[in-house]
Amino acid sequence: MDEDWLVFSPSPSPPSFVLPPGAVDAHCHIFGPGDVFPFAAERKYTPCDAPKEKLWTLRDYLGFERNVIVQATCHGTDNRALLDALKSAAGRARGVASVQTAVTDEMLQVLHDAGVRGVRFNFVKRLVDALPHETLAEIAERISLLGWHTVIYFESQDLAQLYDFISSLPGTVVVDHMGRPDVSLPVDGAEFELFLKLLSDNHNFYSKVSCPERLSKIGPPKYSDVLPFAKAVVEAFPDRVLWGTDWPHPNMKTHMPDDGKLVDIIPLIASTPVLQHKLLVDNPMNLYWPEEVD
Ligand code: 0GY
Repeated sequence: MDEDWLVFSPSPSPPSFVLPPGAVDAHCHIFGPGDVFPFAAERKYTPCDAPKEKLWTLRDYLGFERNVIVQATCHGTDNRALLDALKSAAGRARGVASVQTAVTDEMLQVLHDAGVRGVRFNFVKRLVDALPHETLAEIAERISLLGWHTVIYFESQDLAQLYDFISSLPGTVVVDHMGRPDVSLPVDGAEFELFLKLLSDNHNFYSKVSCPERLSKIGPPKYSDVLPFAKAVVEAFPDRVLWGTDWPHPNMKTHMPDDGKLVDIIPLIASTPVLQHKLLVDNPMNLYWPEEVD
């Protein structure tokens, strides 16, 4: 692993907030183990191992029932670790994969059968060399035929330039971590207004209100500078928000969050049981397990 890599907390504190039955951790990753599922040659970082067994233990400890595992850039478009995890989850995990245009229909079907329901397009320059828009549009078109959605990861300073392209994507689009706002700017300032406009203009867009630890300039335990941003999104778009732990917290350079304390932030951004149920159960179930929703 990289010399400055911070390893996830081995013993998070027990959360005080009790998750509602059926809660979904809608953003987390699996890394390796590297000797079984080698990291991609084109990766921009080499993480610690974060195998599926550790994720299941954390799921049960925090009180989640299900996970959505997002393919991390360190595995490139080799989805074998993700597939292996999905197959061992007994239906309690779904996946978001990374693919290239060369992916065959047969492989897409293998991924679908294992529980993949989306692909991730990453525009964060320190993580990937982003693919051309025409390539992404071609992939988006193909996977929409399977009923999958796209998950997009970008930084707030790039939103204006990406706005028209991402608005043109077919089907449901899920934005990671609120489009990574600069939380030192005002929540009602031009930058975050553009993100809120993206969600208002495009009713097919969801937002993850995750990653206070990644966005905060103040830091733990409450990451209070991030809360107004997440609260604004939850309250304006209660039916189109998701929450995830982001375990094992890739590329955190200053501190490693306590996963129990992260769960305790949920009631500060979703302040009523109704909002909490939508955020943690209804919305992720509609997206990832629609066949179980009546
Ligand atoms: C995240 C964030 C990061 C990394 C990745 O796929 C990845 O490598 O997602 C990051 O470094 O910001 O969403 O987990």
